This record gives sequence, C-alpha cells and structure tokens, in this order.
Amino acid sequence: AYGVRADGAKGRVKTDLLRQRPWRPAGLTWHIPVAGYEDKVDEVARERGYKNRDTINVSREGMGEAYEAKIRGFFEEHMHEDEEIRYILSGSGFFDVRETPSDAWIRVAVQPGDLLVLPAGIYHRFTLDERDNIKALRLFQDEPKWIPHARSSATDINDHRVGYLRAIGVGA
Ligand code: KMT
Ligand code: NI
Repeated sequence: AYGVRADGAKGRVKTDLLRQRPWRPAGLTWHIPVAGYEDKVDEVARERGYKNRDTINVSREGMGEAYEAKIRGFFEEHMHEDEEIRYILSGSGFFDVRETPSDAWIRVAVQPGDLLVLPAGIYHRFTLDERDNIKALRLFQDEPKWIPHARSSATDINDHRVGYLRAIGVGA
C-alpha cells in the first residue's frame, strides 16, 4: 500500500495509518504475497486476535443488484467502532483516510497482497479504481460489526473516535 495526498500534494508517501503521519514509515500496512498467503495472514490474525473472516467481492458480478448502492455507501465518509482489516486478494482500489488534525485526505492505493488495518474511530472511505473490481479478505476481531457511522457531530464525540484521537495524541 502507498499513500498519495488526495488533496493535490505531489508524490507518493508512506502512510502510518495509526499516527496519520505520512512521513513516517508504514505501521499498519503489510505486504504478503498472494501466492501462499494463508500461513502469514493466519499469523497476523493470531497475533492481533482476529478470530473471524470472510471474503468480499466488490464488482458488478460479485454484488449484482446491490453494487451501485454498495459502492456509493463505501465512498461516504464514515468510521467504525472496530478495526477495519482488509487483505487484498485481487483487483485494486483506494482507501482514503483523513489526516488529523489537517483533515486532508490521504489516499492509500491497495493492490493484491496488501494488508491494511484502519483503526477504530478513523474517518475513511473506499472507492474502486478504473478496473472496477476488488476481492478482499475481511478479518474481524469478534462478530462482523460492520456498522458504518457517517461522519457527523455525533461521531466527533463517539467514544471510539475520541479514543482514536487520544491514541494519535490529538485533542483531549
Ligand atoms: C469498506 O468497508 O469500505 C469495504 O469493505 C470496502 C471494500 S473492501 C476492499
Ligand atoms: Ni469502513
């Protein structure tokens, strides 16, 4: 994975998704070649306590009638109360994450083999690129709690949002 300033700044930047400092080395992204990925992904899952998983196929063929609504939903800025963990099996796309406190978008391009962890409470969105498909493993700490909370004054004071801000040393 690599980050690109989505706000027009030039060049590729490594992105530390926890600290949100693009000039620091990547922290919560790994690259694990797809050929024979199982053992290494299992190891990360064991270390970080991801007990469940499923696969998602974001494409017209994979989603049928739900496709349009789904991709529209993915691109709405939101946060979750759990980590969002994705291992890209095929295809490609962009995760945009908000840098704090600048509120600039950092664009993270993902490709097969990229494993990405978005911390609970981080504002983000996802979009496909011109290839129009991505297949990813979704890992979960517990139950798949995939409630996206659209950014609002309520999410700004959500416990998980506040916890995230505290973890990156911003705010209270
Ligand atoms: C999400 O939560 O935005 C997604 O699951 C996007 C598709 S996974 C690459
Ligand atoms: Ni999300």
